[in-house]
Amino acid sequence: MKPKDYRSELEPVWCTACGAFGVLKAITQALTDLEVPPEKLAMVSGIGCTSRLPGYTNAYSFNSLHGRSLPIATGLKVARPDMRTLVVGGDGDGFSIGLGHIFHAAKRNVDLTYIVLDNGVYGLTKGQASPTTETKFKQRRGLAGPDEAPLNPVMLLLASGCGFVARGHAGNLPHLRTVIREAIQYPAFSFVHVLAGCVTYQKPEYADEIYHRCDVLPENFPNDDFIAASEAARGERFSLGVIYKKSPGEPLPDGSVTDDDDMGIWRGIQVS
Ligand SMILES: Cc1ncc(C[n+]2csc(CCOP(=O)(O)OP(=O)(O)O)c2C)c(N)n1
Ligand SMILES: [Mg+2]
Repeated sequence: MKPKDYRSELEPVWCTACGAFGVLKAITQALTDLEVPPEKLAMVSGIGCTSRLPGYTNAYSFNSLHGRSLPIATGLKVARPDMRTLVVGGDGDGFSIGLGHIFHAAKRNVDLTYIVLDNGVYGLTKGQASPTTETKFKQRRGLAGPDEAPLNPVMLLLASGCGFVARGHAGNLPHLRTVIREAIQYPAFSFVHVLAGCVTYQKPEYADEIYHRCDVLPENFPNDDFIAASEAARGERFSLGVIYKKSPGEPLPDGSVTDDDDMGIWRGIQVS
């Protein structure tokens, strides 16, 4: 299999140079690396420009309801544990209407890989502010909520007990490919925050600024250390890489300890 073998015959309707093209490429590259058979691959999304992504792959795809991709994917994975299940969507889909589902997905720890393409706007509905839109961007464009600070998705996922939390940028493909690959390999719920610019509702200078605020974490970053991960998640800059990866047997933030079984409680479930 080559990356293009994971593509469907549909041509993306995204704007030229949309960040989503890079994410589609990185996902198909990671799937190639892992040799995932397309007939064992499911992709579920919500609604939005970026939520169209599953349709451009030859996975079993469901472009579902706005904000509801996680519970739908959870049901799918529990019924069919043999299916590698990816969930994709936008910042509006995941962090506005869908926000409540994230914490339950992390708590249930079903083996899903959730990739959020964060362009900091509601792209499909023409550029309204999302929960990750930065204050100065809202003020400059006269968007709703100009005094509200944005959410920090990486911090949220760390706080919810998610065992694998990573970040990539759609403009750094070789790096994004490795991050997504590692997330898919992780045997429980994993989360990848991808900064993926919007060419229509963001000025090129602003997209550029975001890119230059990214720092790739060093190879030896201690991503098994929750405190180091929280430090890396803080602040104005964006750490890229696997920020937190919990192994079985490690204490959770609340001090309790998991065992091996805990990592894959849902993986082996058989529904008769
Ligand atoms: C229940 C419901 N509420 C609102 C909408 C309208 N709507 C469609 S997409 C969207 C937001 C999309 O933003 P995001 O998830 O960031 O995706 P993007 O288009 O930026 O990729 C909204 C509010 C809808 N389709 N369904
Ligand atoms: Mg968006």
